[in-house]
Amino acid sequence: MTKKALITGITGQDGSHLCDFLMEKGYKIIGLKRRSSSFNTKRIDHIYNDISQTKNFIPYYGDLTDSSNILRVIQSTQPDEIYNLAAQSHVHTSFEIPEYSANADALGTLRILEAIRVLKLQKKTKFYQASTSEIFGNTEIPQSEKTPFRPRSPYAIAKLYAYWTTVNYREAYKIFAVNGILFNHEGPRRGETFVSRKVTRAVAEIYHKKRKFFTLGNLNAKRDWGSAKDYVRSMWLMLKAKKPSDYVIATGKSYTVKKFVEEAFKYIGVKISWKGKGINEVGIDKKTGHIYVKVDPKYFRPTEVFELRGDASKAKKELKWKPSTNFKELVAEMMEHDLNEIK
Ligand code: NAP
Ligand code: F7E
Repeated sequence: MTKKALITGITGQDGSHLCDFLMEKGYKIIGLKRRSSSFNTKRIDHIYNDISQTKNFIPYYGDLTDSSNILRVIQSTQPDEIYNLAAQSHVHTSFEIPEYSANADALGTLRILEAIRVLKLQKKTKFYQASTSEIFGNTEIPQSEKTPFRPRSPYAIAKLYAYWTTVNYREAYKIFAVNGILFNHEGPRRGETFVSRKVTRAVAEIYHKKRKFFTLGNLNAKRDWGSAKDYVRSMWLMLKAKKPSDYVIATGKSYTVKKFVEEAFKYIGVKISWKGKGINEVGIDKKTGHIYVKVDPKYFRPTEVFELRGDASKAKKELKWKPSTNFKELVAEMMEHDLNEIK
C-alpha cells in the first residue's frame, strides 16, 4: 500500500528535500503551504512542473497557528506519517517576533499532536518533530541526547516546549512521536538570511563584480554544519525505527563563522586574513589588502549561543545514520550553485 506523508513547511529547505526523498521512495505527499502574496514555492516547483509526479503530490493551504485548518487537513488526508517541519525558523528574528514564534513553533506542534489524539489516529499516524540543537544553548560540548537544555532565544524556548510536548504525547497517549534534534544543516536551498547562504551568495556576487564587500555579526560563533539532504534521511529513519525515541543528528565537527568565510573565498581563489578586533575586525584579501568583510552590530543577538557541536553516536548506532558530506564539500556545493545562479 502506498504510504501517505503529511509534510508541514513543504516550501522550506528541509520540506522540499524531504518531499524529493519520500517521493523517490514511492510515498504520496500531502504538503502544507502558506498562502503568500508572492510565489513561495520555488523549492518545490520542480515537483509541480513534473506531470508524472503531480498525482502523488497534494498541496493544501494551511498554517500552524490555525487549529481548525490543521484538524481538517489531518482528518481528510489520514496520513501514515506527519513530519512537522514548519516553523518561524530564524533565531535572530525570533527576538523581534517572540509571540508569533511561540504560537507557530510551540503551540503549532501541540495543535498537530492534539489533532492526532482527537481524531484517534494514535495507532495509525507516526509523528516527527523538527527539534533543534538551539535547545542546548551554552552548555557542555559536544551535546548529546543526555545534555541538559538551556535555550537562549524565543525560538529555542518555543522549540523546547515542542520537544517536551512530543515526549509527553508519546508517553501519555502512546503516539509514535519522535524529536530529531538536528544541528545546523545547509545547502543550495538554504534561506538567504542564514549565515552560510548569506556568505556563499555574497562571495559569488563579489566574484561576479556585483558587490564590493558584505557585513556579518558574530564572527566567532561556532556551528556544526551538515548537509540538509543527509539530515532529511535521518527523519525518515527515525519513523522507521522499532521504538520511538529522540536523536541528535550532527557531523561532530564545529567551525567558526570566520572559517566558513575563509572556505567560501578559497573556492574563488582568494585567501582571507583578519585584522582588528571586535566591531572593527575586517576580513581582507591577503594579496591585495581589499576589505571584503566587515562587522555590523545589527546582526548581533541579545543572547548568543557560542558553540554547538553534536554527538550523533546514538543515531549512528541505532539508525545506522551517518553524514556523507563534510564541511569543505558542503561549502563547495553551495559556492558552485551560487556562482552559477548569480552569473
Ligand atoms: P525554513 O527553510 O525556514 O522553512 C520553514 C517552513 O515553515 C517554510 O515552508 C515556511 O513557509 C513554513 N512556515 C513558517 N511559519 C509557518 C506557519 N505559521 N504555518 C505553516 N508553515 C509555516 O526552515 P528549514 O531550514 O527547512 O527547517 C525546517 C525545520 O527544522 C524548522 O522547523 C526549523 O526550525 C527546524 N530546524 C532547522 C535546522 C536547520 O539548520 N535548517 C536545524 C534544526 C531544526 P514559507 O515558505 O511560506 O515561509
Ligand atoms: O546563524 C552567526 C549567528 O542564522 C549561525 C536555524 O536553521 O540553525 C539555524 O540557526 C551563527 C550564529 O543559524 C551573521 O550569530 C554571524 O551564531 O545561520 P544562522 P542559527 O542561528 O544557528 C539552528 C540549528 C536552527 O534550528 C535554526 O532554525 O552565525 N552570524 N553573522 C550570523 N547569522 C546570521 N543569520 N547572519 C549574519 O550576518
